[in-house]
Amino acid sequence: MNIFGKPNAGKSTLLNALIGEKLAIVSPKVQTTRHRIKGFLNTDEYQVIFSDTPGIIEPKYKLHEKMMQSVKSGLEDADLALLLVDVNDNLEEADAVFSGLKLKVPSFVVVNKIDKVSAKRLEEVTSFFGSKKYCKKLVAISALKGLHTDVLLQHIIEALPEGEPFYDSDDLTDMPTRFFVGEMIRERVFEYFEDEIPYHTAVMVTEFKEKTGLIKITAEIIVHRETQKAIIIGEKGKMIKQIGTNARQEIEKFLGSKVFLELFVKVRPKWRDNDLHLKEYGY
Ligand SMILES: Nc1nc2c(ncn2[C@@H]2O[C@H](COP(=O)(O)OP(=O)(O)OP(=O)(O)O)[C@@H](O)[C@H]2O)c(=O)[nH]1
Ligand SMILES: [Mg+2]
Repeated sequence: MNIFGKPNAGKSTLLNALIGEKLAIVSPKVQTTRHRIKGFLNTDEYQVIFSDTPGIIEPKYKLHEKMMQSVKSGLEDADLALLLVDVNDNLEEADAVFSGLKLKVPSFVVVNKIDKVSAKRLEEVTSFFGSKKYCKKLVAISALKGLHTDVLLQHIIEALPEGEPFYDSDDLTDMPTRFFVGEMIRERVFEYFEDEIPYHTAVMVTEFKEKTGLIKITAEIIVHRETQKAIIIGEKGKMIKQIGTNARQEIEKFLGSKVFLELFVKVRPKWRDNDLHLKEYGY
């Protein structure tokens, strides 16, 4: 069951809400998610595999192309697609994106952010998508507030084919721990910096060592320019310290262990268009 939609629709928020665990990073800025992230919901009766995907865009850089490749991989193995739309987004644009997916599997249109909408607008959005050929079912939710996410889950379970569990029932995701550690650092960059900085930043975990009672993690924050490096570090190292402290707290919560986190900032001009760098940073 894979989630698709334009950037910022709330796909990652929805994945987290359905799994009941914060797996995917979230931000008010577009293009936060760069990978396909699977989350597993395990109960005695079933296992549902959900995929969050990057927001669908016209690629401008090789990084974007990689992001759209992970959307494509999600299209290839879905049993069911959730087409997520922000209730206040442009309807024609969202429709163009959904139609452009050329889905071969059933899809639900999921109208999100209904905690921030008038009854009149919701009615307009519902009737717009309700008549679309790709819309097998329409569910209106708030992923953030958890409104009707239980209803959505019920519909998903009813629609999914039965089968043997694919993954170990103890697992929560297919991505390695290091990936989530890097993402938690990247999430802080999305939170603290404006303009192009989050889009020129990658994070690479270079060391992950379990010692007694402590996990030692080293990570590099990669940017395009020296000026960006200076901004990330901040005056007297104020910003990098703030990133480190907050990311460490998140990572400690996630790993359930004390963490020693060391951060370095590196400049790699135009890494977003460099195949070797993209590969190195996990794209
Ligand atoms: N008010 C409101 N805000 C929401 C809701 N769901 C998500 N958001 C907010 O919308 C913003 C984008 O959420 P994300 O989950 O990062 O969106 P996304 O679709 O994964 O975005 P990309 O990864 O960039 O494609 C965040 O600020 C969320 O808090 C909702 O139901 N109501
Ligand atoms: Mg996302």
